[in-house]
Amino acid sequence: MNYEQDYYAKVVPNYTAPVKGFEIKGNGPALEWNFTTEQCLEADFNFDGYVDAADLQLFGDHWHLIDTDPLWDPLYDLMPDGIIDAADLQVFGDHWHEGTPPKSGEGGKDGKGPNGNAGIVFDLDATTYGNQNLTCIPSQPAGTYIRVDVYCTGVQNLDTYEFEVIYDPTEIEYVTATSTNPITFEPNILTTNGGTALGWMIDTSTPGVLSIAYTLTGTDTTEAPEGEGLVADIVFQTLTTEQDIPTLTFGDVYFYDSFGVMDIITNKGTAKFTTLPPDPPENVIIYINSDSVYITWDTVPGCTYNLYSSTDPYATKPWLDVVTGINDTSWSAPLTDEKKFYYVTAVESQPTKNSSKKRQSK
Ligand SMILES: [Ca+2]
Ligand SMILES: [Ca+2]
Ligand SMILES: [Ca+2]
Repeated sequence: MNYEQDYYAKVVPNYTAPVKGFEIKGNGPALEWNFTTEQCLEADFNFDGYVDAADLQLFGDHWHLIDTDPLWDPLYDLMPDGIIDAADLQVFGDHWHEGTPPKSGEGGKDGKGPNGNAGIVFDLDATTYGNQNLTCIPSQPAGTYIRVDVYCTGVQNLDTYEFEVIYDPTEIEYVTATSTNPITFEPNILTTNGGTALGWMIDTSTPGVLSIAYTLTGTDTTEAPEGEGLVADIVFQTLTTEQDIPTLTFGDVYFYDSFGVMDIITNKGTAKFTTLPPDPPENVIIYINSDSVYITWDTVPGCTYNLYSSTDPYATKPWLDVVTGINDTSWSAPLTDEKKFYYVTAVESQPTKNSSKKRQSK
């Protein structure tokens, strides 16, 4: 080396032992270089020990760059060939959720940005374009496919998101999730300002937890959407009809703005499949023929019937004089001297009921 000649050194980290720091000792023609390296995770671009949406966002920022671009960084060229493309995304996906999630407050998971008041909700009316805020539907027979749309609300400058849907794997089974609604063709919110979204990451490795992440490519902040929009379309299949509690909730939800500022979303909706009572029997007819009273009613599918009677039409229900488990849609009994009132209810195999009344006076 020549005295008073400038030399430049380029240090390129590789994936198993990136350079953590280095120093140059001495001056003049004799130089001593010392490097320290540390083991780290491939695809953990922000070096926090976990591959998640923060890394996906960084990857998206470098999407389709080539090695002559000013923003080129070989860190993202996971399949080294001088361009950040689908081959690199595939490698990135292979490392998705590797490592240990940083604890809240100890690393990246304590941001407070423009999406602190944003929310995330379910819409069970996934066959209608837009968010109908339908969060409760009747329980469906086992084997039914249930399509659920997920919307973000009140977002600002949304660039990247990652969220968990928590469900009971004994009640429903995850089938598939897409970034747009394939029925209504509603687009993903990330693409609504002309941007291109990337890296539809799905992790179902934990039973009962569906994790989804997505990011905008590039660094054009004007493409980041505002307000409310679709973030996922998910299909579940029911395994049982016995849901009557919140069946879908959100776990950890993170929204990132274009500048990488992350918010932990706490405004989270739920959805449930509820056991509704059967419709009451209709066309209840009562008549007297010779020395008997007859009551008939229309069929309620899948139900048996209870017939309640009382001498007092204002008695508190359910009336105590009851015939349960009637399989037919008619009933009769010998007339008595008492004046009597009746109502009939339909009952499913589960103990739910609704009533329809008809009174008889004799
Ligand atoms: Ca990371
Ligand atoms: Ca590449
Ligand atoms: Ca809808």
